[in-house]
Amino acid sequence: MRMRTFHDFRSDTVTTPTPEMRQAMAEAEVGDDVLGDDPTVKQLERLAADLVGKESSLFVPSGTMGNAIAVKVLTQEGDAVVVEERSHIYNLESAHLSVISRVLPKPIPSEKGSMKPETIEELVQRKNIHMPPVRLITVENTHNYYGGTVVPLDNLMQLRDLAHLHSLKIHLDGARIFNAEAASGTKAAEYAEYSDSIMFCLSKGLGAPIGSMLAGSEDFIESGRRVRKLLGGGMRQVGVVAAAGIVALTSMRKRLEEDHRRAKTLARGLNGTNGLEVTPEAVETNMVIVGLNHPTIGAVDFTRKAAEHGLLVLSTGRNRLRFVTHKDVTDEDVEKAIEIAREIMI
Ligand code: TLP
Repeated sequence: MRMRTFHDFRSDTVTTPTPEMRQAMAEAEVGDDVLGDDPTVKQLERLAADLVGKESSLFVPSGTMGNAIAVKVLTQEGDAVVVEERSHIYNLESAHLSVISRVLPKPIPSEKGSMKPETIEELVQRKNIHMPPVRLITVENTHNYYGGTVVPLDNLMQLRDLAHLHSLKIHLDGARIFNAEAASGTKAAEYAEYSDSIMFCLSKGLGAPIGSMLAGSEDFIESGRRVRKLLGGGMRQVGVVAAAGIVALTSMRKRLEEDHRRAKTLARGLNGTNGLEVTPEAVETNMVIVGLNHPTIGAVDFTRKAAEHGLLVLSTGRNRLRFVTHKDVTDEDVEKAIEIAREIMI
């Protein structure tokens, strides 16, 4: 349990396990998962694979490790990988593309996470001795930087067609794919259908304390299991943690809509506050991006002042804040956040 003294909007990663999760963890049947003996992990891996319509899946300690394993398995050293220029995999994962997979990231712009196939095709077609071949496209859905925006299925289909044409692979960073599902009504498995592999997180909006899933074909997961060991991610009686993941996938997906509703309420409430720029219509899932347009208060000043009032948010740029709603944020927290923001920006 945790003492709740703050209204914590920094991320959906701050969520604490539910009583149902703690109970499942206490009662989990376990074994040595590196030796393939943990029945709870096996159950989670089957459930996760089925949910996204893939043959197999692998339980990994973090989204970052899931993404790193996917890139390592789907590329060879010296390949080029298309990344969206504001993507998490490119900007916020400590350069595993360069350090672990030793590939060249090719950042390209997008419209809120949707990359134009033409832009990628131009890159792919420029084949000459000087340039590493593009082998992989990574897509992020929902897109974190643009404020939890949903990359529509149409765009993924276009990318899939392009990938087929040029024998490229696609990896989907679906850290918040169930938020995309809840917002759009399109099933996670449909989004995943257009990629070779998908990573999604149990430890964000779904509320599990630890863990992400990497899913794909049986061969892909078999190779991924070796890479996970290489990275030190082979875990022993990890059914204790996987048990919370099962609860996350079975009980927690349906409530994500609540987070989306609260994010909209928050955006509407912040809109019109002196020095804050918010577009409530732009809120698609559980994130609200707020611009600061004030002569003396920047994002860092705001977060400092807000923390003094018990409100925690992240600054994601000099004049940019990110508020994230999640299961541990209530309607009262939203009201309080609006009140505190107005007080600070007076
Ligand atoms: N995102 C975290 C921070 O790292 C910024 C957050 O608070 O949003 N893909 C996406 C799209 C993510 O947003 C994140 C985490 C990850 C991958 C990495 O997951 P973890 O933190 O489990 O390694």
